[in-house]
Amino acid sequence: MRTQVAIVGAGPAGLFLAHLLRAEGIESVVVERRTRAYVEGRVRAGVLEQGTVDALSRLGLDARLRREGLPHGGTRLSVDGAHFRIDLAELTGGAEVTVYGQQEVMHDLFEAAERHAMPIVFEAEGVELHGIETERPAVTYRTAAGEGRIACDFVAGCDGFHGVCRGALPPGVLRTFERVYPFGWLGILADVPPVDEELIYASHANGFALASMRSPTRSRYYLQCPIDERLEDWPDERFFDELALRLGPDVGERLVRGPSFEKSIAPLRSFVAEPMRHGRLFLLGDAAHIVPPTGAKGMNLAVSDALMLSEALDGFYARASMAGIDGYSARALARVWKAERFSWWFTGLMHRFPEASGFDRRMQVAELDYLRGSRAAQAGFAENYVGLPLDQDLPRRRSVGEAGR
Ligand code: FAS
Ligand code: PHB
Repeated sequence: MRTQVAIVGAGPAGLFLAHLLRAEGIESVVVERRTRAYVEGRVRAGVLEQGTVDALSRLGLDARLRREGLPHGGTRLSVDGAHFRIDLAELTGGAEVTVYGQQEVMHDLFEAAERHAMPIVFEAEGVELHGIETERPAVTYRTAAGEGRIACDFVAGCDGFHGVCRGALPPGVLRTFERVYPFGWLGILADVPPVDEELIYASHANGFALASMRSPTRSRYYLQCPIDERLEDWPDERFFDELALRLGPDVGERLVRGPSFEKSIAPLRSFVAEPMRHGRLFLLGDAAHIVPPTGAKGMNLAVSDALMLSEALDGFYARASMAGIDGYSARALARVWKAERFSWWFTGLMHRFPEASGFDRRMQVAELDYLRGSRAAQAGFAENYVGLPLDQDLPRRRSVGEAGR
C-alpha cells in the first residue's frame, strides 16, 4: 500500500499525529505491534496539560473529557505532613490541568479513528524501516494475514522507548543523554474516593508519595520504592499504612482504603535522543525522550511533538515548504529539554536518594521552604506544571549596555 505518512506505534504520539494529519487532509497508516485492547488497557499517565486538552478540543474529540475530566486549578505539596497549596490558575492567568487517564484518552482516540475509518494495522510483527535517507522510504511488517509493505513520503517513529525506530538512526548520528534514578514508583488503582479533591505530592523521611485520582470514585496512589522491590511484598494493607504515614496524620486519617485492582512498579529515568529527525524519519514521544512521571509530562510531550510535526507536514504538503520539516527536531527538543529539566528538578526535590549527604537533604528542605513561601518560586513551578507554550519565546537577552540603562 502507499500513503503519505507511515506511523509506527499507536500510543498517544502515534494516534494524536494520525488525527492531526487527518484534520489537515494528510493521509497516514498506523502500524501497531499490540492489539487495541492492550494499548487501551495500559495504566499510565493521569494529568493532561492545557495544550493537550486544547488539541483534543481542536480535533472535536473532547466531549467525554468535558463530561468526565476533572479540571484542577491547584495542586498540593506536603513536607513531612505539613501541606501547602500552589494556586496554578491564579499564578498562570487561568491555566489549569485536567485529570483524565491515558486509558480514557486512548479510548477516545481509537473510537474516533474507527468512526473515521482511519487505517491502523494491529498485531504487526517485525516492523522494519527502509530508505529513510531517500525520498521514498517504506515500512515493512508481517501479520497473521502475511507480509505488509507501506511506501510513503515520511515515517513517524512513535513506537515508544523500546521500539525500533530510534535504532534506525545511524550510530554516528544518534546522541543520547540519560539519568536512571535509584528508585521506582509502586502504583495502585483502587475504587475508593480520592483522599483530596486535588493531587498531593508528598516528601517524607520514608520517601515520596503521590495521591492522585481517575474519578470521584477511583484513586491512583504511588509510593517511591527501591527499584528491585517485589509486588508480593506490598499487600494492600501495607501499601495504605505507608501511604497514610507519608501523607501525614491529617490526610492519612481521611484515607479511604479498599482493594487495589491494579498494582505495578515503574522505573524512573530521564532520557533524550537527539536529533528527532533524520532524513524522512521523525521521532516522537517516548521513542525520543523519557521523563520521570513526577512532573506529569510524559504523555503531554508526546502530544506536543505530534502538534509540531503535523504543522511541519502541513507546510510541506500545502505550501511545498521544508521549513517545518528542517526545523522540527530543534523546535521539539527546545520544549523537551525544558520538560526534562522540570521533571528532573521536581523528582530531585521530592524523593529520598539513598546516596544523599546531609548537605543534599538540607538543600531539599531549603528549596521546599523557599517554594512554600515564595510567590515567584510558585509561579515558576505553576507555569511548568500546567505546560509551557509550544514555543517559549524567551525574553530577548539584553546586552550589558542595555542592562545598564
Ligand atoms: P507509548 O509507549 O505509549 O506507545 C508506543 C506504542 O508503540 C505502543 O503501543 C507499542 O505497543 C508500540 N510499539 C512498540 N514497538 C513497536 C514496534 N516495533 N512496532 C510497532 N509498534 C510498536 N506519563 C505521565 O505523564 N504520567 C504518568 O504517571 C506516567 N506513568 C507511566 C507508567 C509507565 C509504566 C510507563 C511505561 C510510562 C508512564 N508514563 C507516564 C509515560 C507515558 O504516559 C508515555 O509518556 C506515553 O505513553 C508516551 O506515549 P508514546 O510516545 O505514544 O509511547
Ligand atoms: C497519575 O495520576 O497517574 C499521575 C498524576 C500526576 C503525576 C504522575 C502521575 O505527576
